[in-house]
Amino acid sequence: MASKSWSSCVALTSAAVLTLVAGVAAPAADAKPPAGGTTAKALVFIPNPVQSSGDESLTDQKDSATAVPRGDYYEVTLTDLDGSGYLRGTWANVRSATGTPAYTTNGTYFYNRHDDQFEQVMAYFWGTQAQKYLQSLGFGRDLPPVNAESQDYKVDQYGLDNAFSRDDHDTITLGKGGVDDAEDGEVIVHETGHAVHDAQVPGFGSTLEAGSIGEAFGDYFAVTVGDWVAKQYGVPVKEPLACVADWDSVSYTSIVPHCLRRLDAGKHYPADVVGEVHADGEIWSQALFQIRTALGPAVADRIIIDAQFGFAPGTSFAAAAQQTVATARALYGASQAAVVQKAFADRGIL
Ligand SMILES: [Ca+2]
Ligand SMILES: [Ca+2]
Ligand SMILES: [Ca+2]
Ligand SMILES: [Ca+2]
Ligand SMILES: [Zn+2]
Repeated sequence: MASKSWSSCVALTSAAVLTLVAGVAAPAADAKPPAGGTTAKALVFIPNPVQSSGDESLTDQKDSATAVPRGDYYEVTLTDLDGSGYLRGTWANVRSATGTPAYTTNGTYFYNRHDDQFEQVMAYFWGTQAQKYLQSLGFGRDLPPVNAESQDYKVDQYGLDNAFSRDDHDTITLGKGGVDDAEDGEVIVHETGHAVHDAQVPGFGSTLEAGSIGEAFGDYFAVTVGDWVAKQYGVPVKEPLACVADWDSVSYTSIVPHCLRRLDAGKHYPADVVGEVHADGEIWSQALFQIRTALGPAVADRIIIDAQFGFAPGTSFAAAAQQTVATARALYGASQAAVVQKAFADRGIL
């Protein structure tokens, strides 16, 4: 599928990152008095306006405010803010951005998609929600914490349509090619999925199959976190849940529904391996999606994410699948383990 835009999220060289950072002014962090509140109201997409509206005809129109109807924005509560008035908090930190950093003294971050601050708000909201979801599953309670720190997000600094997570600086950068990457909550959470893997297994993704698992988990995490948030706020899902990045992908896909990738591509191992991590990741992500469908999101995601602690940085599909089956058995028992085994067997992995 024509889908290799921000999909090629890979580690950058140091030189490339230095180029990105050069010339970006630091936010005037301490120039204004503290605003005080640790919660605030904000307008966001959940997770993106195509999925919530079902309108596949939406287009970027050069970042026009009027390209997305007001009804596709949802009012949410931002939580865990540090009280500075900036988008900094316990679980997410918008470190810098192309435009003026969002700042409020009145407890509201109401922007439209043409405002640079809208993407900043999206990064804060979705980054925080990703960690809240992990905690809701028990990570940090009966299971070990996962990436339980203030994850850094840089919004719009990178001028191409290519988000990426750079594990050595632990900073997620979201670009602005086509639809701004951070206008799609699924793109933000996909990148956060890389940060999750990096936090669980430093250096994860050092082989083709491990890298493919990294991309697959990012896609899967985007969908499962997006669905959890949509349910919290009563937001409809009007596109196939298996469709990843319904909104970002309108700029570079022609097939409807617009999807960067899918969790139900029907690929099998090893026949459909092409040697590219995003494409091959569709084999793994479909197994995860099948486990979720069979066991429900909470049970599936406790198994899937807890298993990842045991993956080698250069794991094979087979070894990681066996680890996931073993985790299902340890956490829940034989019948759940059999469901996981079948999901990987159906893809040809076990
Ligand atoms: Ca925008
Ligand atoms: Ca991190
Ligand atoms: Ca984009
Ligand atoms: Ca979607
Ligand atoms: Zn990725």
